[in-house]
Amino acid sequence: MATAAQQPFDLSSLSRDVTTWVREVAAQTQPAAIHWCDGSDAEFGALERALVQNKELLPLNQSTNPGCYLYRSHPSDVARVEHLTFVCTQHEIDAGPNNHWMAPAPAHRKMDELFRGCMRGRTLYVVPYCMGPIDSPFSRCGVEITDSAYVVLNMKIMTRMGRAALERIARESTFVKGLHSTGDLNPERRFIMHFPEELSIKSFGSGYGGNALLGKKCHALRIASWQARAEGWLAEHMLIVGIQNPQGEIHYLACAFPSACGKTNLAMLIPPATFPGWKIWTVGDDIAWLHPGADGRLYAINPESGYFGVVPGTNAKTNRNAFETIQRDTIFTNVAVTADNQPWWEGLPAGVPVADWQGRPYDAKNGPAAQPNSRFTVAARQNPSYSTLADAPGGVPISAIVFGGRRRSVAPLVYQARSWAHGVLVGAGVASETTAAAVGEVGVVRRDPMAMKPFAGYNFGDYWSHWLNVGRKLSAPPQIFHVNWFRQDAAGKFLWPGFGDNLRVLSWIIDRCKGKAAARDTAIGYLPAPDDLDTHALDIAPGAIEELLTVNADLWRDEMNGIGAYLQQFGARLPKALQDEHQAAIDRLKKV
Ligand code: GTP
Ligand code: SPV
Ligand code: MN
Repeated sequence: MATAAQQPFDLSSLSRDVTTWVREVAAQTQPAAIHWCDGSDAEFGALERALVQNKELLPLNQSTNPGCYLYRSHPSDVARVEHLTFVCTQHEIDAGPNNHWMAPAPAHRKMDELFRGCMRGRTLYVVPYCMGPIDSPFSRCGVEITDSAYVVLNMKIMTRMGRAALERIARESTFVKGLHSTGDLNPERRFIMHFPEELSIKSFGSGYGGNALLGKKCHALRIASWQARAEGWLAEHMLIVGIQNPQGEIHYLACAFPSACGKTNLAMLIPPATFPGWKIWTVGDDIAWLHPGADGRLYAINPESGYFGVVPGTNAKTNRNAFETIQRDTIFTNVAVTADNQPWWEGLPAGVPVADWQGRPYDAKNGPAAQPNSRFTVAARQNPSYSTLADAPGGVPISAIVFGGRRRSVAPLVYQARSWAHGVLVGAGVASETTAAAVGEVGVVRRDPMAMKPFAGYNFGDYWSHWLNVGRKLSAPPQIFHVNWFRQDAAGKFLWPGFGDNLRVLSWIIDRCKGKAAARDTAIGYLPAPDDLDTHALDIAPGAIEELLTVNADLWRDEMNGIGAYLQQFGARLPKALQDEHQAAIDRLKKV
C-alpha cells in the first residue's frame, strides 16, 4: 500500500486525529493507495487527466467550452435518496417524525459491513475541507474520505479544500468525519447515515451530489443544524443575495426555497431593463449559516465556494449570470451533447442533441436529452455577480428572510409575516411540489418546512423552538416574507413571469423592511395591493396581478387546517408559541 509519506507534502503529519482515523478506515476498507488531498490546482489537473484517461470524465468541446467536462453517473444514481437517508440519534424522538431513524449501533454495524474491503484496488482520498471562509470564526471543518476522484474534484470546487483546511483542523480539536464509498452503486446497498451526536457521516453506494459530496447537505445542513442548535445559530437551505438600489444602498436577503425551486436563479438575478441602476450580488445559492450579531442583527455566511446547480432551463434569458458562469471550467453531470461535443440541455434556444445523458443516440422517445436533475459544478468566483463580501469572515447583515414554495394555487405572489414568531409559522407551513432533485414522484405537494424537510438533522419541533429562541435574541430581526413564483392559471401557464422580474417583488420586500412600502393587512399577513408593486413595463396577462395577490379565504382555511394537522405530529416537542401563532391564524381566517 502506498503511504502518505510518499507524497511531496507530508500532510498526514499535520493532524494526529485525522491520521488515526484514516488508518482505521484504511484497515477497514483495504484501499490500494492513500492520497492526501492538498487542494492545489496541480492536483486538480492531475485527477482530471486521470479521469479522462479512464473515460469517467469526457472532455467537452475545448474551443467552445474550455475546461469543461461531462460526467455520466449511473442511471440509477441521479438524485438525492431521501428514503435511504437516516439520522441516527440515541433516541428516536431527537431525530423526529421528519427523519428516517435508526439507532447508532445497528446503523454502524450495517455500514461497517458495507465498507469492509470496499476500496480494494481503489485509491482512498483524504479530503480535508472548510465550510465557510477559511478565516471565519463561523466556519466549520470536516474531512471526507472517499474512493471517488469525481467527488474529490467536486469537493475542490464546492469547498475550501486541502492543506489550509487541514491546518485549521490541526489547530481546532473537532472536525466532522465523513466516510464515503461509491461501492457497487447497487441501490439496494445505498445508505446515507448521519450520526449528529458523533459529528460523523457514513455514505455508501451513491456517487451523486447531495449523497456523495458530504460537505454539502450532510455536513453543512444535517450535522450543522444540530451543532447550530447547541451553539445558538442556524444552518439553513437558503441563498444569500445582496440587492443594490440606484442610490448604492445594499440589502441582503436570505431565501429558503425547496430543492429546484429557484434559489440559484434568484441569487444571480438579472434586473429587468426597466430597473436601471439596480445591481445584484451573489453571496450564496444553496446554504446559509446565520449568526446573531452583537448589534442585534442576523449575519449570514455561505459555507460553500461553488455552485452545484440545476442545468435544465439555464440560458442567457432566464439566468445570464449562471449561463456565463458555466461557459468554462465546469463539470457537467448528466447533460446531453451536440454533434460537435458541446453540452446541451432542455431550455437552450440553439443546438441539437445527438447523445442523451446516458450516452445513447438521442431519441425523444427515451425522454429528455438531459437528465432533469442534471447539474453543473462551478467555482462561485466565476459568477459575474459574485459578491466581494462572499468571503467576509463576519458575513453579511440580513434585512429579510424569504420563504417560498412551488405552488400552482393557494400561496399568493408575496406576503409578509406579522412578526418573527408569525414568520416561524409561515416557514413551518411551507409546502411545495416535489422536483427531480430527489428520487420519487415529481409534482406532488408536500410539506417542506423552511425548505428543510430533507435536511434538518433533528426533530422539527425542537428546530422551531430554536428558531423562536434565535428571534428572541435579535433586537433588529430580519422581516420575514413568503413568495410563490409558480402560481398557474387554469390552463397550467405560470401567471408570473419570474426570473428577473422577481426583483419587482424583492424591491417591495426591501421597502417594507425600510417601512416605506404600503400593504394590506390580511388574515395571512401583509400583502401588497397591485399598485404597491412596481409593474412598470411588465409583460403579464390582464388580471394576473390581481389574481396573484388574492387571498382565497376558503382555500386558506383548508391550508391552515392542513398545517395544523402536520404540526400535531410533533406532539410535546411542538413549541407552545408556534401553536399559539397557528391558533391566531385560524382565528383571523374565521373572521373573513
Ligand atoms: P437546488 O440546487 O436543488 O437546491 O435548487 P434551486 O432552488 O437552486 O433551484 P434553481 O434556481 O436551480 O431552479 C430550478 C428550476 O426552477 C429551474 O428549472 C428554473 O428554470 C426554475 N425557476 C427558477 N426561478 C424561476 C422563476 O422565477 N419562475 C419560474 N417559472 N421558474 C423558475
Ligand atoms: C438539492 O437537492 O437541494 C441540491 C442538490 O441542492 S444536492 O446537492 O444533490 O442536494
Ligand atoms: Mn439545495
